[in-house]
Amino acid sequence: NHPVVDPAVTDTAADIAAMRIRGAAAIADAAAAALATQAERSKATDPAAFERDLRAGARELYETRPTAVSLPNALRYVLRGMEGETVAALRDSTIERADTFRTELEQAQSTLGEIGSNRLRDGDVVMTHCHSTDALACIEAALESGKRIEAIVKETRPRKQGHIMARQLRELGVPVTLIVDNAARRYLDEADHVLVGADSIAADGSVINKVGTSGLAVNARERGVPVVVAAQTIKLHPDTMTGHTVAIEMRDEREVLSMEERTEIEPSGETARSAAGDGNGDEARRQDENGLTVENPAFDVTPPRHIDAIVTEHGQFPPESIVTLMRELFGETTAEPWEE
Ligand code: RUB
Repeated sequence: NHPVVDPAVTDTAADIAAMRIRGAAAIADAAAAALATQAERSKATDPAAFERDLRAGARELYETRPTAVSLPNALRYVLRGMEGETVAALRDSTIERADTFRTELEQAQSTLGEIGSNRLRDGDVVMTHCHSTDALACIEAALESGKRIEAIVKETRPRKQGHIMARQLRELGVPVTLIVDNAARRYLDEADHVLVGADSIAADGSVINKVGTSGLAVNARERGVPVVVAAQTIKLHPDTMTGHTVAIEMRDEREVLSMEERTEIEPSGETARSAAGDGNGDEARRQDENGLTVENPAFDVTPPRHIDAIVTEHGQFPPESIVTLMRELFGETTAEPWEE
């Protein structure tokens, strides 16, 4: 009696893992939509099988990427709304809950945008890192209220999400200056705000976002440029209230270095390996391990002291007080619904 996971869920999970769907808000939205599709198409004949299949689907989505808490928060929200004594009732409640989640997600982003836009004045220059729809919502709301905003966009190696940010800002009519990440400190002199999104926010007010955010925040603090994090409350990480840390995703080294580039750095790699190998595989592997290592963390942690404000749909908070909101919204954490 194996659980049945709908192909729509498997496809969405693959898209999230391969970053065809990326960014914390988009991931949450896609995950909720996938669960709704599975609920709609489920061929389960009894309620227990329906629930078991939905939980298996949620697990598959959960296991794609570890850092953005919007994903488990979305899965939890949808599964906790799965109620009823019959398959039909379970199906309807799950679909309705997923729809509510997606509507509220969109609503939260536009409310957050209105609030965040109040920080921006006419003529301000905003420096961004990565691509964040929550950060964009603040800029869009400012533009709608008639303010002129310009942006300095960091390209965001290695995946260059800054290109997506630049394109969407240009679509809004915002003048954009694209810079390499290493030029950020120099251009901070021209910025009035650093505005970024978040993948997770911990109970102590630390912000987990695209790698490079923490260095940018330290430099901004030194230059006196305020750092604003735009993050819907779905980015609040409830497990951190009980001392859990947020896992930082380590991605494939080939995002940083192609096989060809690797050979350019270490042309003798092959030779050293076969020479040391001497018919003994273990020795060769040890050589390899002690040689060139490439690390590719996707996110980093910015401590609260380098952040001026976290803007949510419930208002703007100093990072140190975010835990109050977290307790209010998430209360006690319990077992994950996909493990129940
Ligand atoms: C995306 C990233 C974004 C946040 C916020 O990382 O770090 O800043 O997810 O985005 P990746 P949003 O590209 O690795 O998914 O505001 O759209 O939720």
